[in-house]
Amino acid sequence: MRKVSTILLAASIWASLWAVDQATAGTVTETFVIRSSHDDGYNKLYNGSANLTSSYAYIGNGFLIGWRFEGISIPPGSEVKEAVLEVFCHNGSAAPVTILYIAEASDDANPFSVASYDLINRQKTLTSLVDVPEPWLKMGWNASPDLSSILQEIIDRPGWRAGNAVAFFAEEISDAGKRGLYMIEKADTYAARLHVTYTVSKIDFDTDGDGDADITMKDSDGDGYFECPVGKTEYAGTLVIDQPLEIMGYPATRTETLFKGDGFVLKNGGVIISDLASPIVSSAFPELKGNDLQVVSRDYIWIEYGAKILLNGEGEFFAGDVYLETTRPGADVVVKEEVIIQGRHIDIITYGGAISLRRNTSLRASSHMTFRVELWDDIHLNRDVTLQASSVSGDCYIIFTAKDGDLHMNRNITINADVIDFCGIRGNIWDDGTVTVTGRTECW
Ligand SMILES: [Ca+2]
Ligand SMILES: [Ca+2]
Ligand SMILES: [Ca+2]
Repeated sequence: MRKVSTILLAASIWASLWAVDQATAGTVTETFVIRSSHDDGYNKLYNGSANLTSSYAYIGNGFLIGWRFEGISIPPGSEVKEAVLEVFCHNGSAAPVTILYIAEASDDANPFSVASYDLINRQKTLTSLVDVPEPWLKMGWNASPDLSSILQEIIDRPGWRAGNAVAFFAEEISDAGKRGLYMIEKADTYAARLHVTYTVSKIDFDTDGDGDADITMKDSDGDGYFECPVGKTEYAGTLVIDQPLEIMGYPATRTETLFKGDGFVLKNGGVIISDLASPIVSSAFPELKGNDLQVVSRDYIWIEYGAKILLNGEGEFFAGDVYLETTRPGADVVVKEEVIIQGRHIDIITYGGAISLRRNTSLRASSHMTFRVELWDDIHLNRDVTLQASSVSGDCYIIFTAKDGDLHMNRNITINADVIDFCGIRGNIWDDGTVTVTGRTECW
């Protein structure tokens, strides 16, 4: 049984100020019904003959009954809490029976066919359940035991997708008796139904620290990355991310995810990828163009402690743009401690705040990279910082601008692009002699 992880917050002052995210689970209950004639029926076990059109069938009598439910909207990665099959009994309700419940081991069960042995020959789940029920309600609904372990085996298949179909089977295995059930042919209202309760993995962000979630993200495609909302998300306070997220696109369009608030922190396991990098989405929509991430914060942006922004497309192609901007005069952008940022464009902009890249920080772009400090303050590159802009198609630029400030480069700074433009630095350029610059430089 999978457990929904809970994030234990470090007992730091920051955690108490920004008591933040807790991965929890949203519970969903749904009922699925048989919709068409070929979605219920039976095979006779002794000769394989199929019947999909009878208005009734037997548990017992040498029948293997099948029920196929379409449009099971359970996302991959969900935990099935309960799954109950309900059937309508019309006779033999007290007959002694021993019922084996099992399901089809497939990602998306096909409709039943009238071919002999179709139900019998379908591959079955490893998980099954045997029930010896009490007498049933005659001319009434009767529930199976909880079949969640059987359904979970299907949901856990790597190829399972929300919306696929599931087929359950029941067989009487004691030869003791038979109970009669209606099929959909009797009437839609008598057709079997499947009640399912499941939980979807999700994460809540309490940006203003009042204990209530302000932003909720789900991992509905089950790839382990919680999905960022498309478009602009505004919040009060600070958004602290220490979980894997993905920014989502639509087929054949370019989309933006914009987070706008007072502070933005990406840290300690916080990773933001483009869904283009998700095997699920990129294989389903090969025409996707790329998704951009924009962060506009009033007070600060901190990307730190192993955090990553990887807006790759398929393979190494950087498909999405990264835009980081602080808006309050004096608000800094700090990128430090084992951070990797990869995108097509990377733009970092402040208004009178420092841009500071420190300690094993690596930025790679496949078009341009700009660092722009408006008003006043400096740009700092300090200790093992690598900036690289390269592409097979056209020149790539790295552009530094400090309208009234300096550029400081200290302790093993590596800069690599077709053109590195320092012309926007109005103050001094400080270089401790360990800077490696590859490419054409301008104004330095
Ligand atoms: Ca039928
Ligand atoms: Ca809140
Ligand atoms: Ca996901």
